[in-house]
Amino acid sequence: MIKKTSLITGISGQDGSYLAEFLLSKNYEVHGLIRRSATDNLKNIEGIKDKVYLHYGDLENEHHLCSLVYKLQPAEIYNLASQSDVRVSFDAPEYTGNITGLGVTRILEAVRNFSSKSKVYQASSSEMFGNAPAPQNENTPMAPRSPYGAAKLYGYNMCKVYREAYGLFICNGIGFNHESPRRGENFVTKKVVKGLLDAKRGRIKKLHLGNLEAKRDWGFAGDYVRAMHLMLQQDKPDDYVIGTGEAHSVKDLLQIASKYIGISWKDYVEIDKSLFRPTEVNHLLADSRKARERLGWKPEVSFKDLVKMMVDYELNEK
Ligand code: NAP
Ligand code: F7E
Repeated sequence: MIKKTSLITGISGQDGSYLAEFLLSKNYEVHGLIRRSATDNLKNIEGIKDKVYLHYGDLENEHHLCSLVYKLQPAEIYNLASQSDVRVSFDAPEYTGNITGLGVTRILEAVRNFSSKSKVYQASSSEMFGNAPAPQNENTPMAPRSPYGAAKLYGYNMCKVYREAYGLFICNGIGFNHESPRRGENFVTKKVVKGLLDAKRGRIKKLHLGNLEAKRDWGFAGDYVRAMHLMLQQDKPDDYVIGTGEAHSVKDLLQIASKYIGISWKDYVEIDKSLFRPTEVNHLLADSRKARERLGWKPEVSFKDLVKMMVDYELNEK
């Protein structure tokens, strides 16, 4: 059987690595865009490095993206690369706009000009909703409150424009927060799990955190990559909200993680005002009925099990 060719930008990230494993299990030929780094940024794909084709490049470089897309003619392109840290986007707004926003246009131009049959998945984000009342779905008005959210909204809209103007097969997955043992260390789930374990082991005295009241709809990244793939298998391109339909506060996260670890978080957590964002998104909660009904997608890992999975992973790390 001829293998379908896929291209994943951001293959070394959390989602990219799970998606690559998933596509390999479906017998795809998997290509990934990676950045040159002085230190190891390929830990997440260590186990599959020999099974995928890696190409150095950057979402900043349109010429290179065009030649890669032209050369591969991928059946499916998953654009997961991004400056994905909301807090950092306040410090680096122009860079975030360039990669997280304009990077999408560079991919779309490559497809439009050189591989118009490629189907495209764009990793859009619930951060685009800002403080729109929960629950949020595909019809909820978007009002981002961070440079990251604004850049994602630009990319989301460009996908809609290219879909309508040029008849390209492009889907936006509006992903709510999803986590895993491979989550970057600055995101709150990983920071809390690692921090509480370090506190228990006596490695740190205090865990510094920002706003504990914010609520997020946290799911497992492995569940979300199935949704990405499903979107590109439909007859028509469309946009879908992907989330669990359950929201928890950062305080809930602390409570669940510390109970499992066997300590009291209140003994260690110190609020650090510098970790608050200039503007916060208070309550994200997905209404993903469209994805459930049309894609037949549903998440399989509960929030509690996700936290346990992340704790167990850290316990087994050397
Ligand atoms: P992640 O772990 O931060 O991975 C981001 C990936 O993008 C990494 O492989 C990174 O490479 C790559 N990248 C960054 N800048 C790049 C550039 N200029 N050129 C090429 N590659 C670049 O993010 P994730 O959690 O897997 O999320 C995947 C996508 O979904 C992102 O677009 C994110 O914004 C979006 N999203 C995530 C969530 C979530 O909760 N996880 C929710 C909604 C949307 P390096 O390893 O070299 O840094
Ligand atoms: O923050 C609060 C913080 O950085 C979650 C990205 O994947 O999901 C992610 O963005 C909440 C916020 O994720 C700390 O203020 C408190 O309310 O883990 P986070 P995020 O900003 O929601 C969206 C959907 C994406 O698209 C993004 O790419 O936790 N919080 N104290 C803290 N957050 C961090 N990082 N660190 C703290 O110390």
